[in-house]
Amino acid sequence: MKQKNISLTRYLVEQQRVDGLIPGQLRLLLEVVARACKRIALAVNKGELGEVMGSAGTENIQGEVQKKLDIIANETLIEANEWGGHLAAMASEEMEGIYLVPNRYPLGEYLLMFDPLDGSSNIDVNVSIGTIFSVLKKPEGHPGVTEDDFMQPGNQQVAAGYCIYGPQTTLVLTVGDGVAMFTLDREQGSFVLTRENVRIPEDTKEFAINMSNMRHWDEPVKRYIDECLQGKEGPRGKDFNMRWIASMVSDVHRILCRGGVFMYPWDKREPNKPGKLRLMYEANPMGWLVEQAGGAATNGRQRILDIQPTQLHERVSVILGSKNEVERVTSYHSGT
Ligand code: P6P
Repeated sequence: MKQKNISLTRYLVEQQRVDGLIPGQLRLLLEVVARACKRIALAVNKGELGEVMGSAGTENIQGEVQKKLDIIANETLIEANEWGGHLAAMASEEMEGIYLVPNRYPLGEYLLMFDPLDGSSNIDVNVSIGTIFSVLKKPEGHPGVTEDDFMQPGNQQVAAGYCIYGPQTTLVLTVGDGVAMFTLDREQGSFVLTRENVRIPEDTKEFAINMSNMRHWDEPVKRYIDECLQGKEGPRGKDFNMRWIASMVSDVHRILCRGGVFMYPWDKREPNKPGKLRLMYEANPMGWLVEQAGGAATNGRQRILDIQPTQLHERVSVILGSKNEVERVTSYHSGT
């Protein structure tokens, strides 16, 4: 019988003790990130009452206007993680360079990357947003940490997850042994295991893409979406539904819960950019979660987790979700 009320702490201790999957330092890291997400959830949930809404009047490295909550979330993650002795450095969508753990704190063996508040264009309209994080091991054999230490493909991640701030606050996590979901019990103040061994159906009737960009897409994407729109009478022989929340965390969470395919492909608006989404702290963690749940994640031509990064904030085209749909879109790109 499924045991009730298993806290995140107990789940991680058991994964550490029983499966040896999570060394103590990694367990500490994940618990600290979860605590930081609880604090971010408190700020997000305050809304207008907490004077946390609206623009901060600054821009981030991406040239995007920062929301006050973007900065609050970033600072919360930095402050929560810098003193624990489990990290060597951090990197964030909101910071140009890497953040070295200050000398006054002990150095750990992990590298933490995050998008502190993904989907922040939804903050002011009360639509779900989230924190995405990815964990790598610092390469051994040399002292100190540089940006080069972060240049590891997504298949080297040792943990990845997100926390979605929606009707529920839910932490979704993988350490390479499937995907587990933990819902925040506000009365206890702790994340409680609510789903494990999450599986994405291999087929779907639901796609997520920003249709307003249709005229800018490459031909394989136009072909795939056009076939979906033709419905029963078309080559797919079934009707499709569409969703687009403009919050990757929300769209991916829906796919983990009921299947679907999410696409943010390269388009002609900025042809020199491979895509809009960032490889290191959006596509890699989400791609691993999706694969761990039986789905697939490619950039249209190759597995996202096999892409060798060259820059901390590099972007990538993203097609992820139900395995058979991702394989179909990818086959259209290779002309097969
Ligand atoms: P668009 C949010 O800004 C984000 O990075 C993802 O969370 C989301 O999927 C995408 O951009 C939305 O982009 O162009 O539809 O606003």
